[in-house]
Amino acid sequence: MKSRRSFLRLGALFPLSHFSLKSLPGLTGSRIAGQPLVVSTWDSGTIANGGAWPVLQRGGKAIDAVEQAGIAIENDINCCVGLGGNPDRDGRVTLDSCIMDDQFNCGSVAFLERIKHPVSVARKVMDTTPHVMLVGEGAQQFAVANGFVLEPGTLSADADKTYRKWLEKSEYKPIINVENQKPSPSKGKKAFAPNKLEDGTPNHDTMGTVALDAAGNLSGMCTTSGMGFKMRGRVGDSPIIGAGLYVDNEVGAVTCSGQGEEVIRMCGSHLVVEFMRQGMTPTEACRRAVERIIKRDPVKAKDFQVGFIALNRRGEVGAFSVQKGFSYTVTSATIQNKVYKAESYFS
Ligand code: SD4
Repeated sequence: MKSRRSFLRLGALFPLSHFSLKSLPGLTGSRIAGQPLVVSTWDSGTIANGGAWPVLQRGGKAIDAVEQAGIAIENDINCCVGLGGNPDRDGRVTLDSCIMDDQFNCGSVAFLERIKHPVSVARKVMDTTPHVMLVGEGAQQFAVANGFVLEPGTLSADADKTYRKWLEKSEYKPIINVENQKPSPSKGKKAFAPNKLEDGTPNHDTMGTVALDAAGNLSGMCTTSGMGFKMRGRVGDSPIIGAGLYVDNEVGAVTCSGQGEEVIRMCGSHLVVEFMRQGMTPTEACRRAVERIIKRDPVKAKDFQVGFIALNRRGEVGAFSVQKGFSYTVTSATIQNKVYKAESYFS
C-alpha cells in the first residue's frame, strides 16, 4: 500500500489547475461502452480507487465497486476516515456513511461508534431493511446483529495526539484542506490550514467515491469520521442522501467533502445532479452548486471549504471547490489513479 507521502508526490506529478475532461483520452463526448471509471475525492482517493477498480475491471457492478472503495479507505489507519479519524469533542470517534445505487436504492448510517466499516453497514441497511437511515445505538445494534465486530473504540495514536493538543484550547474551528496559508480576508488573521498537516496527513476526514460500471450504471458512496472535535451527536452531510451523495442513473453521480453544514443547507450533491440534468457539464454543475453555497454568506465562505466531484452517465468527470486545495483521483483503463486539482472559486 502506498504511503501518505507517496500520495503527496503523486499529487505533485499532476498539478493540473484546470481539469478539463475534454482533454483526457477516453472521456470525451459519449461514454465508450464497456469503459468503467471510478472517481474519488482527495489525493487519498488513490486508496479508495484501489479498492474499487478491481471490481470494475472484472466487469463488476458499480455498487460493489464503491463499497470496496469505502472499505479500502476505512481500512487505512493512516488516513483520516473511519476509526482512525479524529474524535468528537468528548474524545469519541463517530462515523457517518451512505451508499446509493443506480435504482435510487440507498442506505445510510450516522453517529455510529466502534464499527470499522460503516459503508458496509450502510449497504446492509440498503439491502436488507425497509429503511434508508439508521443512527447511533440502533445503527450499532443493527451492525452487531449482522456480524460486524464491535471494536475497542480507542483512539489511534495520531488521533489521540491531535485530540490532546486540541484539548489545550478546546476551540471548535473546522479547518478543511485549504491550500494556502494566508491571512483570512474576513478575520485579518491566519485562519487557513496548509493543504496537508505537518506530518503529511491529509487534512480532511471524508472519502466520497462515484463509479460507472461496464454496463453503464452509476453508484456512489461517502464515508467519514466527520468534522474533528464536533459536538457529540453532530452529523454532517456525508451520510445524508442528497447532501453528501446523490445518484440518478439517467443523469450522473455526485459526492463531496467539506463543511457539511453548508452542503446540507443546499442539498449539495442533489443540486449538482439537477444542474447536470439541465445540460451542464459536470464541472459547470459543480461550480454552480459552489456558487449557490457561497452566495448565502460570501464573507463566511472565505473561511470554509466545500468540494464536489461529479460523474455523468457518459463518463465525463468534473469537480469544483470553494477554496484551492481540493483534489480528486480518477481511475479507468487508460487513467491510472491520477490525482487532479479541482478548480476553485477563491484562488
Ligand atoms: C462533515 N463533510 O462531516 C464532512 C467533513 C469532511 O473532509 O468532508 N471533511 O461535514
